[in-house]
Amino acid sequence: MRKNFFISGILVLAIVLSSCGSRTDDDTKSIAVFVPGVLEGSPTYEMMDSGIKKAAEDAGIQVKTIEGGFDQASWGNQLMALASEKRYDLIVTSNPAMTEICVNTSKSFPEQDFLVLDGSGLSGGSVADVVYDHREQAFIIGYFAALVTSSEELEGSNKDLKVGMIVGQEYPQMNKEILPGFEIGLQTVNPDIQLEFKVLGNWYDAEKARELAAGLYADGVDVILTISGGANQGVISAAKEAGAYVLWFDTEGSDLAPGTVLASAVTRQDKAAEVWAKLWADGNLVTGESRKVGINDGYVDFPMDGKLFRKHVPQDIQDEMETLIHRMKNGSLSLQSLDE
Ligand code: RBF
Repeated sequence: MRKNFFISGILVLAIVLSSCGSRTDDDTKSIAVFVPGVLEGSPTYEMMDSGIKKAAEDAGIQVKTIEGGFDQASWGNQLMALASEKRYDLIVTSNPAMTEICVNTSKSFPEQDFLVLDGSGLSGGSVADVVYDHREQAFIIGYFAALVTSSEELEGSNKDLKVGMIVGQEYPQMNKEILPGFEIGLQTVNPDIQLEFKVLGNWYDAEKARELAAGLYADGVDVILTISGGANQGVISAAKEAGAYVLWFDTEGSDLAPGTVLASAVTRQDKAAEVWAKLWADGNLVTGESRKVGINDGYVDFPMDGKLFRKHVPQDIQDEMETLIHRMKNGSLSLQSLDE
């Protein structure tokens, strides 16, 4: 009997203690990073997590990273549950589908702050949304892909003017920004270049991605842009096998397969995560609004300083890319004018 009393006493104490650390009980702020998928292998999610942790470490904020998994239909309920716990002062997440899901959740929990990185632009409620100019980002790497497939100097570049793209799934930003941006990049160099666009149907199946890529390479494609999260590794395997090339998106991927991953069009999501988390920590986060950032703010870029880029990319392509980036940054080349 006494033992039971003792055990229930411990239980009560445990429950009381576990509720400590909630925002009502002490001053330490806390952030939940909600990963809609899994962290490993997804460039934008890894950058979100590292950027938030960096800001939090500097400001003495606690961070808990929660992986939401690949069942997209469950993300809304998971966020509702997270907000209802009232344990986290800020919930941070990333991908264009999350803006709407967070705005919905915020209708039930208007006191809960949300930050969506790589969002859709459709912010509202207590949600702050950072949107990258993916059209610009895809245009740059499309331009580079066109130079690669046209090259006579690159060993793995064949005579066919065929470029591939493999993506995890289709969604508005993919179909309206990334795909058209990539196509405009290709066409600007040479309107005869053909694009083979393939959809994997998920963000993790590396074996299926390898098969899709192998099929494209066998078909005369010599360079593939992959935007497939953890499945990107399969595209690298197929490229190595075929002696062909891969282009990376969001993070710098050259060192994952030197000489195979030739270049990357990046978003500085790690920096954005850090900057916006600091804004929030200082009480300066504006919610209910979206902010679009691109090459001119330094949040979209095409890194060329790496040793691997200099070593594996022919000099004439390096020069053309330097000119392109320079013209985009100084405003003498705008995507709007190419669109017409
Ligand atoms: N990108 C990843 O790297 N891994 C993912 O698991 C992933 N899941 C996504 C789920 C949805 C519903 C959407 C709309 C996008 C997803 N993305 C994922 C793509 C990512 O957010 C971003 O759009 C691309 O990386 C291009 O910048």
